[in-house]
Amino acid sequence: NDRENCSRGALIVVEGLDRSGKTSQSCKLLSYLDGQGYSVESWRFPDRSTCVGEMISSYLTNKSQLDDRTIHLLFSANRWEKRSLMESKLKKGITLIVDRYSYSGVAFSSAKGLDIEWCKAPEIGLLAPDLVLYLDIPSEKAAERGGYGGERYEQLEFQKEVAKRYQILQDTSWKIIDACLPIEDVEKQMKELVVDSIVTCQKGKPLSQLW
Ligand code: Z5A
Repeated sequence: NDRENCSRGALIVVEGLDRSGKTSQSCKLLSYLDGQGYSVESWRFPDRSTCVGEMISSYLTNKSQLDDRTIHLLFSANRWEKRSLMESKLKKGITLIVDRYSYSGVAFSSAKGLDIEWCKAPEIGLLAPDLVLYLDIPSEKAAERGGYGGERYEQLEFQKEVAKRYQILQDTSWKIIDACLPIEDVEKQMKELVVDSIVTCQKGKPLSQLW
């Protein structure tokens, strides 16, 4: 397949509040792209399968307590431990659909009151996404979707603070999608944006770094 031999894959990140539809939409994107013959994988952060990921998971489910800066650095380390694999997959022509990334890292930790520049610092040097699809939804609406589970950050007031931090983090790689639209409409918009981004990467857009 020529598509895969001569060009790199795209790094696509899906961000948004809890319940905004990231997981459902990432799944749909994966099967669509796969069906179109693209090389594609679906990733998510935190990656709970690593040792660092297990510490994060235990924190999120309230089984352990950690200092705010400590957990922030663990989330970042969880991305660093996957960085070289990420780069090699992209260079092999594989497009990655990544459910949450550094933007979640900074938005959630700074929503607790940590300085935003301090939060961004450990992310410097990670691969920069080619496209960030932000699933935009008011926190109240998100909370109505089946309600929140028992994880640490799943609280309405906190999600509101997170939404404010996400706004500050928007850059030119972002596309804002109205996540209150029907699932199929959200899906259609995302597909078009992702295919455009893949084509741009195939044409030789270089990989870059945060931040
Ligand atoms: N975190 C952090 O602090 N620092 C970091 O660096 C990172 C993360 C990476 C774990 O994330 C927590 O870690 C997270 C941020 C923090 N805390 N919070 N909050 P996670 O990825 O494990 O959990 P999540 O992202 O919150 O996943 P989620 O609850 O599964 O939400 P989702 O993936 O966005 O939504 P969904 O499962 O696709 O959809 C939710 C429901 O809505 C479901 O019933 C759907 O059928 C429905 N839905 C979806 N789209 C629609 C539309 N368009 N209309 C109507 N209904 C819909």
